[in-house]
Amino acid sequence: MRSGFVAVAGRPNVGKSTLVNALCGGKVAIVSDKPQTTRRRIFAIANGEDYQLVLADLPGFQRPRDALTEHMQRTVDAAVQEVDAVLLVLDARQRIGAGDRFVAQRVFALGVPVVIALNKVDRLRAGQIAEQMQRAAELGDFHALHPVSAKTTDGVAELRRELVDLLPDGPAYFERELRTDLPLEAQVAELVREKALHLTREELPHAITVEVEELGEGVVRATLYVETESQKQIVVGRGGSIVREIGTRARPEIEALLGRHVFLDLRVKVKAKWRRDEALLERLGI
Ligand SMILES: Nc1nc2c(ncn2[C@@H]2O[C@H](COP(=O)(O)OP(=O)(O)OP(=O)(O)O)[C@@H](O)[C@H]2O)c(=O)[nH]1
Ligand SMILES: [Mg+2]
Repeated sequence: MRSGFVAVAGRPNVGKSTLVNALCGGKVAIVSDKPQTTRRRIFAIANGEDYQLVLADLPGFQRPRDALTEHMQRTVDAAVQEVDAVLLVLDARQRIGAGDRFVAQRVFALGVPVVIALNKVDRLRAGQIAEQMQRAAELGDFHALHPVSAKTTDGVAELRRELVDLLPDGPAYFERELRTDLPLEAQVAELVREKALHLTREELPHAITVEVEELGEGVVRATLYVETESQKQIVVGRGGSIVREIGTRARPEIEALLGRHVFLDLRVKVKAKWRRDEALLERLGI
């Protein structure tokens, strides 16, 4: 039996969480087209006949701007220590540049094998992929480089095999039924936040956090916190239309996760400067 931990590093929005979900064959981490979607470390567990691969999905590497992003970067710095390998994810549709080099410098200094995933190669021409692979190869002394599409899952099985082959002999760290180490409340809160991210724009996604207050047999109660009254009005929407739509989109996924029908009760509240509230950040696992 092989088992171990692989940290998933990269700039924000390159598709780390989408790739983590593809690698473990189910949705564990939420995904959006807004940067800084992932705020905390999430273990996603891929089990095979003869292996347990634990992927640490992480926030994107970034220069901290406030207490929230500072906590997020600290999470990243801590999580890349003591892993068996790092999966460095790049976006093939963007210029591989300074941001990627910044991440690369840090991960290649860790002294563990680095596997590069050149993600989002779907709809790219072979020539473009080859060019981007060449640029990716200049980032450091990598162990392997895989062009993949997390979206279509092209190349994902090969990448998984590559990562498993890097794991040492070891025990299963998690029960085989477990997909993630996130408590159920946090998984539910994340699903609500994902739908809120999809329905908001600009600065607002960053100003939203979600806490689940009650996870009952038939009812789930959660609060969406924003920082200002005007943000609250946007998230509530005219006549409650936006928050209702968030609920409509989140409920089926929550029900699938819990394996039962629930009434989803969502509220929107203002909590000024929650991004600086150390106690709340801790409660949110950030
Ligand atoms: N076309 C295409 N889009 C992708 C692929 N993988 C991810 N995406 C899209 O890229 C965007 C970002 O995906 P995420 O998985 O949230 O990215 P992330 O790196 O986890 O982002 P942060 O958590 O914010 O750092 C989403 O809109 C995804 O649908 C892919 O293989 N192909
Ligand atoms: Mg993510």
